[in-house]
Amino acid sequence: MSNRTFTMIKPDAFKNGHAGTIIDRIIKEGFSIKAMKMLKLSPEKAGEFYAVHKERPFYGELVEFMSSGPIVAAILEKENAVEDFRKLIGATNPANAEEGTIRKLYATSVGENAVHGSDSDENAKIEGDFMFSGLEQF
Ligand code: 3AN
Repeated sequence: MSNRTFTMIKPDAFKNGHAGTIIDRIIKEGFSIKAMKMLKLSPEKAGEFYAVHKERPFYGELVEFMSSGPIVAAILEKENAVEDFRKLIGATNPANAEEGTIRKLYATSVGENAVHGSDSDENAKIEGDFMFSGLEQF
């Protein structure tokens, strides 16, 4: 089992001024930062990142949104990182997210849902390597 996960603070949360608060919360929950940067994805890069969702009806909307403004990407480390981080962010649709989760607090809709969290150890590695070179991972 890996102890790393990958996250992005999405354009909605960044634009609404929640990036600092979310990073602080993540650290307070026991995750340590192994890579971090602020960037704006091109539509091509966002499309590549979300290629698994290519056939879904919301793919175009998702790519447009994820390339609409700055994001913060990070690799996080903690025991049981993937599962614990998914618990911390809450359900994909903030309306179904538990009280106190990051999406409950900061997301506005199922599309603009404040943060990304990898759904498996395998994807955490793929996504982290997609966004960060070896020199940027600690
Ligand atoms: P999660 O991010 O919770 O793993 P996925 O993998 O089902 O959720 O979806 C990936 C991303 O696609 C979500 N974070 C969300 O931004 C977007 N998304 C998922 N479902 C919808 C939907 N019904 N309408 C618009 N966007 C969606």
